[in-house]
Amino acid sequence: MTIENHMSAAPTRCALGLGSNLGDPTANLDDAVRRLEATSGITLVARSSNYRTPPWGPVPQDDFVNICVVIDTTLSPQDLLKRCLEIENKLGRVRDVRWGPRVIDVDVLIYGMETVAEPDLEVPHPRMGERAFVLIPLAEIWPDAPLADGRTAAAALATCPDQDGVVKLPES
Ligand code: X6L
Ligand code: MG
Ligand code: MG
Repeated sequence: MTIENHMSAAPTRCALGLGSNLGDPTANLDDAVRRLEATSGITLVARSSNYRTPPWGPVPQDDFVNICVVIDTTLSPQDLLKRCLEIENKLGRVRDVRWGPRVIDVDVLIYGMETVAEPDLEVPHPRMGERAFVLIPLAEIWPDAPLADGRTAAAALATCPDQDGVVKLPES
């Protein structure tokens, strides 16, 4: 008789932030989510509503559509980042203007309770606690998401400025 050894790394619950303000933003977001779902080692747990959000940062540009997704993954933080960047490239992202318009942006916001401080990846995302375009969709699907400062997404949202400009879009 054989004894099978079912070894499988426990998946880690993560949050990703996605945004687009070029082409057909909602179609780009749908495409990116489909590609995430189709990734071996990633299971989609929840997807937020679509939100129209005013551009944040120093570059004047069109409004964004932002969402968050919660996933369970067996990928390492670096492999998850690689997959996010691969999806950005597949959708035609061109990195020209820093903080400028983009077809798609896929950011790793939270990776379990882990802290990652590497040149290309900081997790939890160090500035997400001040950004309504991240916190509103995230709190919709994971209010208890753990931020870098120890607060939850819902607690950070309670004191987050500039929420008025963020508008939930009807389901398409
Ligand atoms: C001074 C310097 C003040 C830089 C702010 C803020 C830079 C945000 C970059 C900043 C600064 C960012 C999105 C966006 C961007 C998005 C919306 C960024 C990266 N991405 N606005 N702006 N949604 N609504 O996904 O977040 S550029
Ligand atoms: Mg990014
Ligand atoms: Mg971003």
